[in-house]
Amino acid sequence: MADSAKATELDAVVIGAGFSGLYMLRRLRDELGVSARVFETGDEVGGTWYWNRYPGARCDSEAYMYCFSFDKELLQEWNWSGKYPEQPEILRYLSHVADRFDLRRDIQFNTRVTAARFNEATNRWEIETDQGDHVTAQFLITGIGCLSAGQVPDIKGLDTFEGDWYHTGAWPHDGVDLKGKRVGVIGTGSSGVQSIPVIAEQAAHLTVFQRTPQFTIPARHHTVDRDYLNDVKANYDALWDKARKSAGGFPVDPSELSALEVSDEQRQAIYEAGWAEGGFKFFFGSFKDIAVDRRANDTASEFIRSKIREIVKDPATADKLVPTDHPFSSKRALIDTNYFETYNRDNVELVDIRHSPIQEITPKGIRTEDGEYELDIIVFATGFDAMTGTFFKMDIRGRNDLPLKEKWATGPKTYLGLSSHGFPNMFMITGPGSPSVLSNMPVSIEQHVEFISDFIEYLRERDISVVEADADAEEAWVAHVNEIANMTLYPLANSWYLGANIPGKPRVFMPYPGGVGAYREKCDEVAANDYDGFVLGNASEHFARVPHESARIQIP
Ligand code: NA7
Repeated sequence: MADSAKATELDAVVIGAGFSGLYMLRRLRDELGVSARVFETGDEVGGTWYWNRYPGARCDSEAYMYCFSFDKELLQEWNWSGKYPEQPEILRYLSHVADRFDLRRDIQFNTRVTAARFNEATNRWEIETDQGDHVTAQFLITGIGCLSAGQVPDIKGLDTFEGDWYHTGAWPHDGVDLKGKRVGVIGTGSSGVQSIPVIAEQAAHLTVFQRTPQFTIPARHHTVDRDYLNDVKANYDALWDKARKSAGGFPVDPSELSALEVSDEQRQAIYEAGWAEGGFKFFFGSFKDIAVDRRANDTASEFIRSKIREIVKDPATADKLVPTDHPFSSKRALIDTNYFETYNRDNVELVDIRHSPIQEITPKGIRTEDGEYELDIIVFATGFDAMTGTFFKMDIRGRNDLPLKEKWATGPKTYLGLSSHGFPNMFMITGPGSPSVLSNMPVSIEQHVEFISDFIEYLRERDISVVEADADAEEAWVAHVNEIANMTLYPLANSWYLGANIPGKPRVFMPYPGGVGAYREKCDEVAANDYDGFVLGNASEHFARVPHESARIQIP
């Protein structure tokens, strides 16, 4: 047992043992030499990939870039099996990482952090868990993921349902036997679009309850061979370099073309090529203005609509599946395997609950305005209280005993998505206000972990015990995030990026949409300028106020 496994006074506490927590622990413990403990609710590492075990769960980032880059040997020794990694494979990878760097000895599993309070007299966090732990730490670092607080809608009668029900984000570890069952899936986001084709193959009958039709691009998943892996591994340095400077954290060449400046034939050919190749390249690699210009976007949206009508044989079903109320990619872009094809199966039925809303769940199934659908199992693919929900499950209190929930009552307020004024010595890995969910997560996670650990090292070298985001710098950053979001088409959809999926949640665009490359440059600049925009102090009464002009950066 490491000392930190027993200690009650630590240098750092990290919450969560997913990608973020694992790398954070590695950096803190093995490179900075500080005492650190990770608290993790699950009984294993994995974070989001520990919980999301629904049929068909798979990552939308290509496998060869959905991993850590911090250790070259790790990169060279791991072999992904296909273009996109399945949930069990990602979990195996993270377990391998935990073993390889001997991380488990400083992770306390089966333990949920319930409260964290900043003590202004000691400049330390006091942390409590559901297992009765009381520890203090100089630094509190959250690696809690952006999509961890599952949302089961409050539908009348759920408690009367005689069958079984599950949320995709809390899927039973032993799986669910769907054979011969009548299954209902509510929700057609990423989890619904991934699980529906697989459930349809297993169940006797599947009824999909759709509120919003989706644009989705074929993933074109396939296995990969040794030559492919060798090629990737030989080029990893250049690939990571490109990904780090890119918009979305992928090593793709963004298109320089406008969808409005090519002939109809050229445009069609480019979309066809993207559709045939599959994945997010359809979005990043086709035209530069799809995300920002409505007329350009219309061409992509219309192309996908025509594909849906081509694939789905029954015109009435195709009509229901064609999205008309939001532009392509203004909600989270989706990729799929046989999603639209699934609606050609005899055992699959689509119910449009936008026009015929769910009235109640009955003992036998789901009743909409059109009638009752009898079911043995209900699957809630209804998403998450994204980006802020998991923070609010804990009682986090900063200076003056202010709850984070109160500070963020009108939307999350952070400086760089890393820190929030009034919450000293607390860092968020991929917090709201950073690129996070708009990027390939491991790229963003590594950048944040490295920023935070470099910052902690800087503070320790100077014997600075407390640090906090400056209020003005934070305000400027929040305004900047909103300004960029308003230059895109994101505000045109009701998405979880804006909190629109949670009744009563303030409508605020939460992730930073300026791209991981621009964001990294900003963070590097902040660090190079002695952590510009943060207030550094040796004690709470002795603050050194640093300039924060660069927080007001120009919009790219
Ligand atoms: P999402 O993307 O939030 O999708 C949830 C789906 O559930 C979506 O189709 C919602 O419709 C639907 N939904 C949500 N609440 C209800 C209610 N009350 N009634 C009917 N339908 C509802 O969650 P996912 O789990 O699919 O994906 C989350 C992220 O995980 C994903 O983007 C990736 O980043 C990984 P709506 O569109 O809101 O009308």
